[in-house]
Amino acid sequence: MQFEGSSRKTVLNELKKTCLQDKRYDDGKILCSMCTKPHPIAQKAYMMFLNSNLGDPGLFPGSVNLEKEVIDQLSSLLHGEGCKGFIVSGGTEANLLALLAARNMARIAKAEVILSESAHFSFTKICSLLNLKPVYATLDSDFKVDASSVEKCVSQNTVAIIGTAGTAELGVIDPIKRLAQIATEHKVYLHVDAAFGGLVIPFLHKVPNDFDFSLPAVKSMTVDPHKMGMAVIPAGGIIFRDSKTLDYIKTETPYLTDRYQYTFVGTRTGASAASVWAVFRYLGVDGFRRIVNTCMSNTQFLAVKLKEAGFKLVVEPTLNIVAFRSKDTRVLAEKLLQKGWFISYIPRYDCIRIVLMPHFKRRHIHLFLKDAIETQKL
Ligand code: 0PR
Repeated sequence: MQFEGSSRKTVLNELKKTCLQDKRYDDGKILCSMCTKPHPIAQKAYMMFLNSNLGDPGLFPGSVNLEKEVIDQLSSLLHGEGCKGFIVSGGTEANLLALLAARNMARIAKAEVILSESAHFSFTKICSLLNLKPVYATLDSDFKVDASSVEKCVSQNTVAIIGTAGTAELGVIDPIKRLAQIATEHKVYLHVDAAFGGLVIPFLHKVPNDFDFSLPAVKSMTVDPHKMGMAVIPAGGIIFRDSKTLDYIKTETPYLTDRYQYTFVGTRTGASAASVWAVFRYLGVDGFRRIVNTCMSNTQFLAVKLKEAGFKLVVEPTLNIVAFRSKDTRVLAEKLLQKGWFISYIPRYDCIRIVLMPHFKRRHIHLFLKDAIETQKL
């Protein structure tokens, strides 16, 4: 390919035009995403650390410290102490590292992982990459994993049980306490995927907080700052209870400034850790609580209004996700998409999923409700 250079102005103008093709969170039409517009302080922090590469940490000790501090903060939010972890590319990499650790620790030839039917699809990729056999436990009537089904799935090949605190489709929290009992009894690794819920549940008043490191059986957790943490993408989080677990995921680096690398991604930006750090430092727990409270009251508002209009909720929302049905949900979903609302249609539950992220404001909800009600009548 041959191409000539252009002026800075031309380049930027072309990019400006192209950028307009992308949807914007600020328009209040993106209801299908667990990401949101990065917090302004996250954007600033990210720009300050464009130089940084945590793949070669000896060169960037400042970034290393920021990563350590945010992992400490996330751990303490999730009732862990002395935990170790990393800001990674996302929930997929975080879940991958957890299962890599569990698999390598167990050293079982025909390794199996127990997942709920509602586990995120990233586990399908991971099982394929790590040559693990997924064994699916069924759901109960509240769409949580059925603990008795999990127990039945345990075999001598089980290397890990996965629980989800905030499922991607319905925002449901699995009975992690029961899973912890099963994991303890059968001496199996328990990983909690709180990619979404990990930065929501700790700020809720009504939901019991027994989903995290307060349960000794929980060996690792995924919690993604690029979702409800309002950090710049990529910012996933993996946290391990014991630093010894890191031995099972480490790779020797023959010539880098640090002898071992623990993440799947080699070269990785320290700007992500900086953006997470900035949001935490700026908002603090109170700031997060305020934002989560607003999302939750918007969730309640939308849920009540949808019910009043005759829609059926799949389940009462626990987190800031509303899943609802109408007479012909698939058709309604298509029509809403045509009207410019980016919603997800979830075939498994034949429902429309709305994620009430911070960019989805009350005024947008009114507009959405108006369109949903009108469209349903057509
Ligand atoms: N675990 C859970 C519980 C998740 O919800 C997700 C992503 C992951 C793991 C994987 O995380 P990464 O995508 O960071 O690797 N959940 C969202 C979903 O599948 C991801 C998403 C985000 C989808 C923004 C669309 C979108 O616009 O719905």
